[in-house]
Amino acid sequence: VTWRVAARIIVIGDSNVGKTCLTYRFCAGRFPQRTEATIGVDFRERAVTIDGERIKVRPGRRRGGGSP
Ligand SMILES: Nc1nc2c(ncn2[C@@H]2O[C@H](COP(=O)(O)OP(=O)(O)OP(=O)(O)O)[C@@H](O)[C@H]2O)c(=O)[nH]1
Ligand SMILES: [Mg+2]
Repeated sequence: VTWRVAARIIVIGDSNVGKTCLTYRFCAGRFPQRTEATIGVDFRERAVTIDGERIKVRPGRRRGGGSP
């Protein structure tokens, strides 16, 4: 598949506010049973269709603190 649109979403926020749960829900369709504090950056992908256009969305889950 050749993507005409690939959107990257970066989720940044304080620790333990639910970033991992939010992005997991978006990509997997359900909430995780339990999560551990994210170290560094996580990556997920989901393809969505908007106005008939297939768009690849990559929400990157980031931990609360630390350097970029
Ligand atoms: N009640 C409630 N709890 C939530 C919700 N979303 C997440 N949690 C809980 O909040 C805690 C932290 O969620 P995470 O998604 O791991 O938080 P995070 O922002 O990724 O945390 P870090 O990776 O440490 O930065 C977990 O115990 C979740 O079960 C929500 O919408 N409601
Ligand atoms: Mg996390």
